[in-house]
Order: sequence, then C-alpha cells, then structure tokens
Amino acid sequence: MDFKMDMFRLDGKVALVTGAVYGIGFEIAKSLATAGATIVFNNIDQASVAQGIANYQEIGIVAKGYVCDVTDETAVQKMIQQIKTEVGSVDILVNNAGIIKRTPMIEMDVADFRQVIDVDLNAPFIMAKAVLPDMIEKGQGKIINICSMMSELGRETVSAYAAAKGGLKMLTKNIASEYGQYNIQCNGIGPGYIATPQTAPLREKQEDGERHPFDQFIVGRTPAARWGEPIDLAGPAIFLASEASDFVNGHILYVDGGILAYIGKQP
Ligand code: NAP
Ligand code: GCO
Repeated sequence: MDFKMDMFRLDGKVALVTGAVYGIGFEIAKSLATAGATIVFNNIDQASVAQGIANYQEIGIVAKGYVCDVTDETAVQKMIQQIKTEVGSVDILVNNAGIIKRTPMIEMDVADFRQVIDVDLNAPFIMAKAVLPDMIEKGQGKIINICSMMSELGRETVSAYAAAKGGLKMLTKNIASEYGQYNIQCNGIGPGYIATPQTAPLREKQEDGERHPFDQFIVGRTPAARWGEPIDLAGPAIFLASEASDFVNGHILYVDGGILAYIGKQP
C-alpha cells in the first residue's frame, strides 16, 4: 500500500473530546473537525455545554454537547449509548477533562487528593471502558489520553496531579497492551506548559508589572523559550487520531517545546 495524505483524514469518524469547551480540549476538537471528524463533547453542567456549543458555532462547527460528569460511571455509560443512537458510536476518544490543585502535600486534604485522582485518572478508565466494547466490535478505535510533563516529572505542590498523570501514562500503555490486538490504538499527548485558563494563575502579572516568577522559570526551562499554545497540540492530535498512526501504540507524545530534553540553562 502506498502512503497517501488522506491517511490523516478523519471523515466519517465520531470524535468525543471530554471537557472540550475551551482550552486544550476545544483546540483539539477543532483540529479533528478540520480533518473531517464529527465532534461530540461533554461538560459537567448545562451552562458549560451551552457555552461550548456557542464556541463551536462561532467557528462554523456543529458539535453536539452532553451534560456528563466523567467521574460518574452510570452517567458516562448513558452518554455513550446516547451518542451511539444520536450521532454514531465513538471512533476517537480524547480524555481531556482534567483538574489540578496546587497545594503543598503536607497541607493537602485527602479529599482533595482523591478528587484529582478521580477526575484525572479514574475518569479516563471509566470513559475508555465505556467506548472499548464498540471499538472491539468494529475492529478499530483510537483513544488519546491527555497526560502532562507531570507524567514524568515532579514539582512542588502538585502531588495528586503528578500521581494521576503518571498513572494515566501507565493506563495508556495498558490499554494499548490489552486491546492492541483489536486494531485499537491508545496513546497519550503530554503537553508542556500551555497557556490556558488552567495555567493562568502561573502567568499572572505581578503587582509591580513584572512577569510571574513561574512564567520566567518555565520560559527559561523550555528550549523553545515560550509557553505553548493550544494550537501546538493540533497536529499531534490529528496524527494520533488518524490511520497515519495505526502502528503507534502505547506511546506518549510529549509536545513540550523540548522541556524533557533539556537539563536547564548552564550558569
Ligand atoms: P481547562 O482549561 O481547565 O479545561 C478542562 C475542562 O475539563 C474544563 O472545561 C472543565 O470544566 C472540564 N472538567 C473538569 N472536571 C470535569 C468533569 N468531572 N466532568 C466533565 N468535565 C470536566 O484545562 P486545560 O488547560 O485545557 O487542560 C486540558 C487537559 O490538559 C487537562 O487534562 C490538563 O490536565 C491537561 N494539561 C494541561 C496543560 C496546560 O499547560 N494547560 C499541560 C498539560 C496537560 P470547568 O470549565 O467547569 O472547570
Ligand atoms: C503545574 C501546571 C501543570 C502543567 C502541565 C505540564 O502546576 O505544574 O499547571 O498543569 O500545566 O500539566 O505539562
């Protein structure tokens, strides 16, 4: 078989991107739509879903939104059945919905730790479990888990997030191991530091007008010398969602401007 650029196309595919109202999820959904996929997304409440639908409409994408908390297995199973009836069974799942709590570990309530693990690790398991049976039946499917630098690195205040994203990396490899035989690929995208509402507190200008010290720290640690933008994730997402990556499985593609390759500036 010869390689054709059409192998990157997603026409006729149904892509579900969780939590995709704005930020990384929205940009990934936009890119999958550009490649031809039909977009469905969910969020935790009606107001966010309505906002999402309006955001997609504004750029000419007809996306269907569902109110669903990704940590609630009953609600997730119901949503997946509804999508199957109303749009078609899910061909591409992007586990994007995520939260972070930045608290020194010894000050962190166990309830907060559990909540981060629930949204960032248990929910991708719940979501993948819900879509896999149809993917197995069809003999094809793509699952993309949004991991993090914190799948590999630690940092002060993000113990729960790092534990969850490290776990998500291994869940990715395990789904690939367990279901690869059905022509299902499960890969991760590990974004570097991306300018979204989630990282806004790390980029806030100081009272004296100076850049936030964390902002300066990240730019200094990134060979590309800038924060990432959600659009930096578009190409990698299309690749991992498409036939072009059919023999790529259990891989985490870090899109980090080179952070993981870099020891830091020499003095
Ligand atoms: P974001 O702006 O906070 O967006 C995450 C979305 O998920 C929000 O719309 C949020 O809803 C939704 N969500 C949260 N809990 C949910 C639940 N239980 N059920 C359904 N939806 C839920 O985050 P982002 O920066 O775009 O990040 C998206 C993903 O990339 C996350 O997994 C994040 O950890 C990961 N990531 C981000 C960066 C970065 O630098 N920004 C880097 C690496 C990885 P609300 O609007 O109601 O909160
Ligand atoms: C943090 C950040 C993380 C990063 C991201 C890095 O506090 O370390 O907010 O969420 O943005 O996950 O890949």
